[in-house]
Amino acid sequence: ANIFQTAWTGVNERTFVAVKPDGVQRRLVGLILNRFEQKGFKLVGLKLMQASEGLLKDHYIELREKPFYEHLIRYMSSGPVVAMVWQGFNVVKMARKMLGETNPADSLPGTIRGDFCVDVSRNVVHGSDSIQSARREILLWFRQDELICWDESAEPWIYE
Ligand code: IDP
Repeated sequence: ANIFQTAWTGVNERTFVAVKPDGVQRRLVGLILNRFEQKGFKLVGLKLMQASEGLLKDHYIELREKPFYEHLIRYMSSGPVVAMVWQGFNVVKMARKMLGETNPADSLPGTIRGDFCVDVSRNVVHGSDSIQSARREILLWFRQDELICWDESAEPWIYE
């Protein structure tokens, strides 16, 4: 099956999550992967990459008028990021909840940003904010053959 044949709804909903350069530098990759694994989401794409300025400008196109935009592009290209795609029921909304608020100062303990960072411009992780952005971002960051459809042995224990 390929991503164009798969409906991105129900248990096949997908979201794009990325550990930002500060998260990679601070050795938080394993912890962040672990939270999504423990929750019961399925990993379908994963890579370490140095994002190009072009890719990041596309990714953050909606923020191009913001005063922090140039700063954001520089931050995001300051080192490698870990790009990932997670799949599961309600994963877009749930990933945002697990991340916490954009500003770590507003993020509750127990969320990734609430637990691991303090500064909005060093907020460790990205997650798509809607199903449409998830689709756009996954297509932007991953080639079709980099997304793996696999049978998860634990699935009957995660979904009734
Ligand atoms: P999100 O990442 O929670 O979806 P957005 O508003 O889309 O939040 O902003 C994208 C990223 O831009 C944030 O995660 C953060 O890294 C950065 N950012 C947002 N607001 C500010 C700000 O006021 N100052 C500096 N950086 C910001």
